[in-house]
Amino acid sequence: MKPFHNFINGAFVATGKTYDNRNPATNAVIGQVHEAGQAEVDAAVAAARAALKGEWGRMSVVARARMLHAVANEIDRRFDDFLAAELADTGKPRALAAHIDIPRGADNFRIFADIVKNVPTESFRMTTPDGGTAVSYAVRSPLGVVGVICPWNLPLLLMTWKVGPALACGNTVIVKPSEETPATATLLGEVMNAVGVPKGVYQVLHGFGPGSAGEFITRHPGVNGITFTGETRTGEAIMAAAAKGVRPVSFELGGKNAGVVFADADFDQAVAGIMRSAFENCGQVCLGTERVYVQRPIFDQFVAALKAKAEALTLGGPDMPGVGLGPLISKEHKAKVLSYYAKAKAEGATVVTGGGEPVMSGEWAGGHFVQPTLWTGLPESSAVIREEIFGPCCHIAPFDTEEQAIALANATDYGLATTIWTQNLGCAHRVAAAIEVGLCWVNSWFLRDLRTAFGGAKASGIGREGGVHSLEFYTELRNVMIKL
Ligand code: NAD
Ligand code: 6OD
Repeated sequence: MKPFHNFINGAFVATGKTYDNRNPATNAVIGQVHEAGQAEVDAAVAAARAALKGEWGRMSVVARARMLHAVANEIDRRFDDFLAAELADTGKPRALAAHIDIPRGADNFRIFADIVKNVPTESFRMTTPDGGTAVSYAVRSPLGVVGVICPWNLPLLLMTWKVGPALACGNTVIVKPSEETPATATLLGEVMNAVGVPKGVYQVLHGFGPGSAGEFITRHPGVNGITFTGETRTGEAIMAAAAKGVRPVSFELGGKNAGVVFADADFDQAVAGIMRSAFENCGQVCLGTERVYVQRPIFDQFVAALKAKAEALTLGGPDMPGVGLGPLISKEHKAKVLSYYAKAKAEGATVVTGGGEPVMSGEWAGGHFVQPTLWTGLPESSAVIREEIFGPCCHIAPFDTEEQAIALANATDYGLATTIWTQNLGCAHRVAAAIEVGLCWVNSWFLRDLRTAFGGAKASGIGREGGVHSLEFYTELRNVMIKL
């Protein structure tokens, strides 16, 4: 049985207190995870603080960037190991992890290594009250020790999306991967050692949230800031912990994203786009569409087309031929998603397709699969329309006017993302300006340029990461004023 150890001060550390790691596609136990307690958190914080003062803290930005390129190259070299680890932890289709998760794991180091080498700083020249001259300039210092608390849906991608800029800016990090997906964060420890990243710069502590490594990291006074991706309610708990010491947070949280399809959209492209946004990664993408609003003239035709595509999805594990839909992450998450399937029926939804558990056979019989599901006919007040489900399902409702579509899309506490489908450029710009989200895609979804700002409005997050925007959180900006 594979052990998943903590990675502290450059060494893999067992704690003896273990829990099972399971493959969600089969429910088989595939490893034992060593849970970190307060003692391991204290040790990691001490090593991270020491690293800030050692070789890492003294390294030039160019040397640091070179080292992060070496990390990226080593991930590429060990592509198969990372892919196998991610597939075993998540059960997602092989092609998805091979084309998105693992390559982005490497790219997240390259892009931020290049950005920090080239980031401009401001300087001003001024006349002083006595008629003299002064110049000011800004310098950026690392924030310090950064706690990185991660979810399970895109484990390597989302973890490195934060570790990449944090290290590029000269910080040290303590990563807490999700309890569901310990593998790729642990493997990255081997990569860090292989390329010579100094001890204490990258560390991994395994465990849960409350009363475990997650809470202990976020409460530790030696941690200077916390970057977190996960549920909004968890964000609230972390924010309360970070209040002690007034430590900064960067949050990427939940969503209840709307897709808006106008009657003039390219029909086939819109159907394909909404299909992807609702069902990719089995609906376990924070940017995914769980509310679809379709203009009335094409509503029936659109629902029928989506139904046909959803019913054509092949369910199975990573290597099932033609697989389009993998499992949910855990037994508990499956129970949560199925509870919404039951609520939808109880609240009077028309179940267009799905709504239950599929019959799986062979090695997938014990996996956490649910049917891809589409509903119509629910009132906007329904829990299914208000609350994030994070499964392969969405509700489809008609609208008549542009104003109505905007009002429906905005009627949510969340504000992460939207996807708009229209061929009318004016309409696209007007709706994009009026929708209360951090991320808006037009005639596309999850199209990424890592130089752009990423994050959510309303209850979907605090702050923006991506490109130079990441520097706002991962550095302290100091102004130096010199009277000449
Ligand atoms: P989660 O909030 O349950 O857990 C995320 C992490 O927080 C885990 O590592 C967990 O152990 C830790 N944690 C839990 N309670 C904690 C506490 N009190 N203190 C410290 N750490 C704690 O989220 P999840 O179920 O892993 O992921 C799914 C959620 O993540 C969804 O809501 C999804 O929308 C969101 N998400 C958002 C984005 C985004 O970019 N906005 C991206 C991916 C996922
Ligand atoms: O692509 C990214 O950088 C990113 N943060 C994606 C988030 C996906 C959420 O599940």
